[in-house]
Formats: sequence, C-alpha cells, structure tokens
Amino acid sequence: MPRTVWYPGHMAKGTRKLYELVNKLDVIVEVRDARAPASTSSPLIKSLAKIKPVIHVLSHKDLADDEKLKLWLNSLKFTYAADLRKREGLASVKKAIMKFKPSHREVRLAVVGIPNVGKSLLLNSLIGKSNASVGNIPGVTKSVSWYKNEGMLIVDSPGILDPHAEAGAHLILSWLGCAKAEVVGGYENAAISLIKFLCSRELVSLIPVEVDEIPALTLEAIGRKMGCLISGGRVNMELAGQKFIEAFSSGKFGRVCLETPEGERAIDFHDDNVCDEEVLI
Ligand SMILES: Nc1nc2c(ncn2[C@@H]2O[C@H](COP(=O)(O)OP(=O)(O)OP(=O)(O)O)[C@@H](O)[C@H]2O)c(=O)[nH]1
Ligand SMILES: [Mg+2]
Repeated sequence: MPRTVWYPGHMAKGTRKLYELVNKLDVIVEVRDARAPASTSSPLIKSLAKIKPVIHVLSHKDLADDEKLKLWLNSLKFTYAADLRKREGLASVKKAIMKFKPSHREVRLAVVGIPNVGKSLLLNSLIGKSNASVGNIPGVTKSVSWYKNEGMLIVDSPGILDPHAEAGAHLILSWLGCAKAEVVGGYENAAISLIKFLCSRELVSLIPVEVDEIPALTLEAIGRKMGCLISGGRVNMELAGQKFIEAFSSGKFGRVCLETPEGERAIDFHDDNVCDEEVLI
C-alpha cells in the first residue's frame, strides 16, 4: 500500500519548539486514545522519554472496551485512563503530576500527543479554566503555548504525526478522527477499510446493518440507513462514509478497543485501498 502523509508546517514547528523547551520541564504528559493506545502513541514520545519522565493518559475511557482497557493499564507503566469530557480519572492524573513539583515553584509540564486525542481538553481540566481551544477535528491547536493555574505551568502543543509513518497508520487514525480522511483518499475509502477491519476482528456488532461479503455494499446499506440518498435512489458513498466514521468515532455503535497490548495491533491491518502518496500541508 502506498504511504500517505499529513505533516503540515505547524507540526514541524511544534516539534522544534517542544525540543527547545523540554529541558525547562519537570514532567511530560502524553495523551493517547484508549481505543488504540499503540496506534495513537506520539511519534516523539520515545525520544522525549529519554530526557524527562512521562505520564501517559488514555483519553476516551468512556468509549473504550473496559476489559481490553484494563489489560492496557496493567501493561503500561505510569498510565491513567480518563473520560476527559466528564473529568473522570483526573484526580489521579493530577496527583501523579504533583509528585514532580519542586518545593520552590510550580510544576512545569507539557501535554503532547497526536491530533485530536484530547490534549487541550486535559490541559483545561487541569488548570480549571477553558483557556485552550478544543474541537472535534484534528489540528485545532497549531502552536506551542503556556498556561498557568493551580500550581501548574502547562504547555499545550499541536497534535504531531509521524511524517515517516508506515503504510496504514493514518488510515487507522482516520477512523478515530485523529487524521483527516482526505489523507487516506476520502471518507468512502476510510469507511470501507474500517468495515473490513471490523469484520476481520469479529467486531461486526459495531456495524449498524447486516454485513455483505462486499464491503462497498455494506457501506451502501449504511448510507441508506443513515439517509445519504441522492437522485435516482442512489447512495452518496462519500457522505455515507463520513456519517459512518463520525458515528463510529463518537461511540454511537458501542465501545471498542482496536488493539490489545499482547500484539494485536490495528496497524497490522493492511489494506490496499488507499490513495497514492501525497503530502498535505
Ligand atoms: N467522549 C470523549 N471525548 C473526548 C475525550 N477527550 C477529548 N474528547 C473530545 O475530543 C475532541 C478533541 O479534543 P481536543 O482537546 O481539542 O484534542 P487535541 O488533542 O487538543 O487536538 P488538536 O489540538 O487538534 O491536536 C473534542 O471534541 C473533545 O471533546 C474523552 O475522554 N471522551
Ligand atoms: Mg489541542
């Protein structure tokens, strides 16, 4: 499958800025999505962890499969699960951060991660104010900014993806709203891959229609069910894909974990249905 890339200028600049300020920090908080903790890990985290201690927060706990999430929490050190919208799980995160507070000043930390995992929402919850912009599209935060309150000096950072990610990485991220569907050839493509993936992992209960052997026909049925009809009774497949992906990623069809800590990775799922290589800036 050809490699696809979404690496706009603000990601390169954000990466540079993070490395410039990392020595000033006491701790780094990495946010991942609890539904795919491997695929949504930050491409920077291995190298940042060599410089500063890291606390991992698995967001979207409310949308993740409980049993699989427990496995992840047991397998990753210094990891907390949180429902950031309801502010559940935050007390433990805050306690873990405060352990790094020097006695003479506030604790300094940066919130890092890939796009749309909940970095800015976590930051707002930690400082108790809605200062950082939050939105359900990837790429809302475009710069590195400092915020201060509650004994914390926190850096919000843009979601950063790996420009050298292996084939299929952006595809999985597009199912969770962490990468733009246009990067993987549009919503129809992304949705068809998601249908194939769910069928391959016995997760068909998350598909809201009877599954056809041909994934495109399954998507067509979803489109009919979700009211994506155009003239002549045909289905607008791009719109069907968009509605399916949006409903899936907002948990409308049920809770899910796309991967397990014992090797079952969403990234291992390969699909040959993705557009040619292109770089979106
Ligand atoms: N259901 C649910 N939604 C969440 C959770 N955490 C974040 N969200 C939603 O995810 C979306 C993205 O949140 P942001 O805080 O803007 O994410 P970000 O990582 O800062 O995104 P970028 O700035 O684009 O990189 C928003 O619609 C949030 O409400 C969670 O734990 N549960
Ligand atoms: Mg943000």
